[in-house]
Amino acid sequence: MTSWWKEIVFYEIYIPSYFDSNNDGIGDLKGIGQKLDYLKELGVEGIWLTPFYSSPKVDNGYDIADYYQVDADYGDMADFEQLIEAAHDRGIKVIVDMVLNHTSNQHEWFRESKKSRDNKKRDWYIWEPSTNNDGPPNNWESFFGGSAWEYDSMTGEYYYNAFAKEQVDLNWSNENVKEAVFDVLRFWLDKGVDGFRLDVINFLTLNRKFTDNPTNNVGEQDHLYDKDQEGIFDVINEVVAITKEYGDKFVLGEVGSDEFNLLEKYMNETDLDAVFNFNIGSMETLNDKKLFREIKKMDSKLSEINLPTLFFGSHDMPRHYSRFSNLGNEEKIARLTSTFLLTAKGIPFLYFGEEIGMQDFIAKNIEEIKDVQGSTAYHIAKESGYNDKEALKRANKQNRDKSRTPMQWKNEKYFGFSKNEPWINCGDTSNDSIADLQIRDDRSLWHHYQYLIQLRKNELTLQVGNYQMLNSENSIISYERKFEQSSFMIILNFADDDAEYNTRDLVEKEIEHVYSSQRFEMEEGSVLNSFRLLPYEAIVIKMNKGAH
Ligand code: TEU
Ligand code: CA
Repeated sequence: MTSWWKEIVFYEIYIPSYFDSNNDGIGDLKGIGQKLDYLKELGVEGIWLTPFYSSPKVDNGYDIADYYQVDADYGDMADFEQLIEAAHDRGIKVIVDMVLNHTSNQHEWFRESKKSRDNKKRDWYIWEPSTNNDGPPNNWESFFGGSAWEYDSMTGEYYYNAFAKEQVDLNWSNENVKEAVFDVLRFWLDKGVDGFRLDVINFLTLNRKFTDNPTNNVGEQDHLYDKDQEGIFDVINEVVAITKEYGDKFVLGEVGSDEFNLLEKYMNETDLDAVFNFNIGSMETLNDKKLFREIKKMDSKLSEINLPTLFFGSHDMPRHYSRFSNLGNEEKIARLTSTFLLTAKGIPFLYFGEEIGMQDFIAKNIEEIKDVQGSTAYHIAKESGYNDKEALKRANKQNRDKSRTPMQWKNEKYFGFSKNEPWINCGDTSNDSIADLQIRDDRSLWHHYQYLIQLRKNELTLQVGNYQMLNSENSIISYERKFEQSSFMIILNFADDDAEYNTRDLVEKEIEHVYSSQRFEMEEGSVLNSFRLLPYEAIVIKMNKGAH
């Protein structure tokens, strides 16, 4: 028996940017509820909600001030309960983001902890005295830039923050912290969530000797001692065990690394159901050789039960429509990469808006930057003496607002996301990446996504089939997925030119159906005779059952 989460396509919803139901400019839970029919029509059967807990939103909710409350900007508990119910009514599972590594500095636990050195909750966070020379306890850097230690003048110690200084790292070696956080998990499981996306889950344990991190050959800090430390697998397994007491829940870990070797350890050595495979997900350019190497590795190194995740976008990354762009060919490339995401072996995760080809937003001045990582980069650059222009350039490199602009629903002001000015800039209004228009055009990118999502939903082979063949030749990656008597052949051309496909893998096979990402009227069987692929074309061939 396979688990439900091995069979479905997930869709990440960045809550503040999806749909604003009350026109205050911020997306909310009710807004998502109003778009469930849209999601159902598209075919996704699982949604991942980014944090909606009470938060000052220094990092848009990844700084939780109260794990038991819904943030007023996003709605209330009744809205959450209704959303879960309405999603379930439509056969859509809901997994929620859980930030266990840190809390907001506004969280009551931290307010207590910082009161005095002998406060009962002092040890719930990581407090250290300064070193002999009066500086921070060590050289560890925050992932948003600058020192990871913040001095508290009242108690004369530093607290540790791996991200913003308003996101304070919890001390996971304290049993009381663990118990308190485990209760949080139970609370949301009791509310009926179908699983968790665990934020930076490999960060929970630290090297408690606080050894300095080394510097790598490009002059950047190598985060050797502040993540992936001793005891991490045990802590993760405890989190998973509690969740699994509630049945077949899905536990997905965000292990912040694009190194397959490290991801593999978490996949094979913890009880996590899956991790985010940044080894392909965060690929910066369209690189078929790298893609092929990583798929091959994943296929040979993972045990039967471990499926990789498949994605190219998230709220932390630039949009892959822009990232993989080759001027004029964006849509063809988007059709190619999505064919891969939706036909390869693994669990697909789409990021909202990719189904209509949403593009990066580039800030024109510092005021337009809402993201803490982007604005921190700007201020660090200014402090280092760079002028505005250069600082902005550096900030835009780090700025995660690129992929956080409002969902483009309609060809109207603010794209129909809200009637009032949204909390963040809207993207370029001159493009045709608009849901409403694309739904009305059967040749649109949206329909391409819908077709493949539905195909995957209807074909067990595309959900669970193994690779019978996995090949890379010239600019073409091809694979055959097989399950029992059924099989699919997928042929992807990553070149800007036509490419010849050697049909030897198709000899003696009977073709039942052919789909092309670009040619809308494919004649049955025509592919066999003229086996040239167009630039960036993707072909999906369904074989006849029993034709082997
Ligand atoms: O991301 C962790 C993480 O690795 C990113 O911060 C990454 O370093 C950066 O985005 C690269 O551009 C998670 C969340 O997805 C992110 O939104 C949060 O900001 C972060 O944790 C802290 O909670
Ligand atoms: Ca709202």
